[in-house]
Amino acid sequence: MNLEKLKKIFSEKFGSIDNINSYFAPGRVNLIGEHTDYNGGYVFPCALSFGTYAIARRREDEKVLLYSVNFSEIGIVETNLNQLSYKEEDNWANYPKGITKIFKDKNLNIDKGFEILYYGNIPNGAGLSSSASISIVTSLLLKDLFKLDINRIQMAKYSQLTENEYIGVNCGIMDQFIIAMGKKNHAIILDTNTLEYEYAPIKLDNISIVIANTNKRRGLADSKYNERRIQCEKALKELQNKLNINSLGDLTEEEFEENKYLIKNEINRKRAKHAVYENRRTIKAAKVLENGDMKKFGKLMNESHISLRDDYEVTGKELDILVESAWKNGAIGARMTGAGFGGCTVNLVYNETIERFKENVKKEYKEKIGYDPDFYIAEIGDGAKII
Ligand code: NG1
Ligand code: MG
Repeated sequence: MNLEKLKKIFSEKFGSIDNINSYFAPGRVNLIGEHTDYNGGYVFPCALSFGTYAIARRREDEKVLLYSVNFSEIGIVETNLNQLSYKEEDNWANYPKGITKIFKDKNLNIDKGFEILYYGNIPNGAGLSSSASISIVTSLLLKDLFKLDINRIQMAKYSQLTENEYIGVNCGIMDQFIIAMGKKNHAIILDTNTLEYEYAPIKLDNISIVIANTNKRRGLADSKYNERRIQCEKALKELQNKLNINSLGDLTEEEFEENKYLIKNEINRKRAKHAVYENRRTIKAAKVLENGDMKKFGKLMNESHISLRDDYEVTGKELDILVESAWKNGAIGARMTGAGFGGCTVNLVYNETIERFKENVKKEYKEKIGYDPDFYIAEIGDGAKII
């Protein structure tokens, strides 16, 4: 699929290509800092070169026409500026509807309808943020079509609000932030507590970031996700009985160890342990990357996976097998990325060993799981843009 083809489809669908504009928002991969973004911790994601394309145009009436070339049966949703409430059956189109509704609720002046054609090449339900990508591409096009006074960080906040209040996933801001703010060949080290951030150049020379997809759809991820969040909140409350902290991200490992028995429930204690240690690992990882020490970076990635497997319990056999096989086959670092329960792993692999790596990991995975994983070499791209 390319932009010319998409324009042709737009024209067939909506009559012409007069006055259209085209937009792109990437997917993302998180290098380290998992399940820290709703715990006031750091994350370390980068934007990918694949993502969601949108072609859009204002209308003179109040109709909202949403069309996705990715879904043949549920690809068309026609509604109205005054009928933007959530509907299960609208599926993917709830994201554009939701962000439009939130913008309107925030008094951003969207006074006419619009028509949008979407095409995405992010594997769905793989933990690479297809949902935040569609929210941000829609934010950007609304800003552009209606000349809205809103900056990129605000766009990220409203997209997060769409997930929280409209979709019902109580997620943090990592995905929306990196997709709005990403920069080619850079990751962002983001403090989710203050939203202070820095760009970290990623110069990999002889190493590639290889994303491996378990091809297990994430299924129950959203409800388990909300459950983890509640467990961390409970743990935080118990710690706050004694400690003057705002979030788990405020604690060092030592402070946690000294006070962890304030958390009565053993499971909640493990969840909090992950959040605290993962946050500290993320800060260390950004430092070691600055010094170009990829081996140390990889070791921190491996520790992250073990913590997500044993303490946070969000991996599952597909992710574990894929990561263990990567470790065996020479990955400098390997871990699950995103919410977990399925989806993708992120691996640092020496370029000259990539082909062998893919072959061996694929073989082992297929033997144990029964179907193939997929591999993508990550190119770190820019955040959302007008094209
Ligand atoms: P994915 O895997 O893209 O659903 C989710 C959350 C993030 C973050 C990660 C775990 C959404 C939209 N995003 O990512 O905020 O908490 O899990 O680190 O649910
Ligand atoms: Mg999602």
